[in-house]
Amino acid sequence: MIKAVIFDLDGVIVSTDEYHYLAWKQLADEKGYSFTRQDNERLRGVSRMESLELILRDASQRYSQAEKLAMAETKNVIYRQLLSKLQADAVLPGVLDCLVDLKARGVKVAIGSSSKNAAYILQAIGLDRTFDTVVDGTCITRSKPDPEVFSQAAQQLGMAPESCLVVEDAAAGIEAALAAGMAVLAVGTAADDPRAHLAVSNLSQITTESMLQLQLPSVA
Ligand code: G16
Ligand code: MG
Repeated sequence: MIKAVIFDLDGVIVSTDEYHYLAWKQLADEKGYSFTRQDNERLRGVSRMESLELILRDASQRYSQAEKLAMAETKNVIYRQLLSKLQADAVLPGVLDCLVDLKARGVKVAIGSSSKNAAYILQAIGLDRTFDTVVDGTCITRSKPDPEVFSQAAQQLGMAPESCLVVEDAAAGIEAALAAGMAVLAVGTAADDPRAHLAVSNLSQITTESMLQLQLPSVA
């Protein structure tokens, strides 16, 4: 039985995944690298520096660590400019009803995000006091697909991994949740990932009842 739900942030709670794409695209254009929406899919859930490494993977030019840090900072400045427009209307369909319903049922809710901008985003969309715990890119040493972010969230909630359901929009996040021993609900672009235990296009397409009834095969 699921007793806690850990939500990814970008692409699950809020549509900031589009801003990440636009910011990386602007940086890539400035540097003369090709970067498509398809390339962007591999960056979902991956940390800022690891995302940059993926973008530069085929680049002939070699960059020092200081130059890479400067590029990542440039991307973040562009991203923060885009985030300055962020309001509650960027919350994705079904999210608010889902959170209200889970809390009414006494289910713990958490954020498990790779982003170092998570606190800023949650405040901008008015959800900074909603979650029982927030584990984000400032708390972890290893980014998704490592399970650290979700294991830490479960630990802070006092929940066993098998009592937790992770909601994710990224291949790296699904891998992280499975490695943490948790059930996974895939949403959005991850909905066709065969590793997920449940999949929907967005959270308006599922009842909290069916989320909570999910049992992992190993503990069924
Ligand atoms: C998010 C995004 C990633 C982004 C990462 C780091 O993770 O999906 O694209 O690279 O956070 O974000 P920041 O540059 O804001 O620290 P999640 O786990 O919330 O999807
Ligand atoms: Mg995400």
